[in-house]
Amino acid sequence: MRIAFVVAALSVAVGCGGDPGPDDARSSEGEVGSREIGVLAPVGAADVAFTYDPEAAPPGAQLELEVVPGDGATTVRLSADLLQPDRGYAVHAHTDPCGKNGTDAGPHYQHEVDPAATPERPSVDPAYANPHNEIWLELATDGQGHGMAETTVPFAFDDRAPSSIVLHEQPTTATEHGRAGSAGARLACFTASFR
Ligand SMILES: [Cu+2]
Repeated sequence: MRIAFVVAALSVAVGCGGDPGPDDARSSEGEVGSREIGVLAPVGAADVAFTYDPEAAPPGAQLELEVVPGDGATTVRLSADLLQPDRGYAVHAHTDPCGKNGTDAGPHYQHEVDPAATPERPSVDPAYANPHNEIWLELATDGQGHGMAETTVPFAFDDRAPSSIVLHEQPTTATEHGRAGSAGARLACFTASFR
């Protein structure tokens, strides 16, 4: 059995020291997926995981993304450490890698792409901008800034996959027509292959 294991960026020690060896994202059901880790850094110093708001998304915060393919479905788990304590973040998979500007990550990844969406006007149609056609997570941190979130979407990646996850200002994602998918400013972005 092949085990995909990707460490996108790892600038702090994790694990128990010594040779960490290969690892995988095997769940309790024995599925195998990928795991990617990013540590937020200020825009000038980041290459993989960017913070655009050092107060709400502190440099040094660690994001760990697990993607586990299922039978025509995909489970995405996000674990975070050292974020701002006791707050919520709406998190989405976006189409493009992160960059110096929050907008570099592009719009939300959609399994079925909204034909009405344009680069200037991203999809806000709930028929497309919803948590079954996009990947939405609601991350809530505890008093130590740790949080975990998970979603399972009813599709698998084919030739397309997301390229990043974005943490937004609002704790939840709007669902009403004309605002569907919106969650406020982009606080942080983590470039991830989802493979
Ligand atoms: Cu988003």
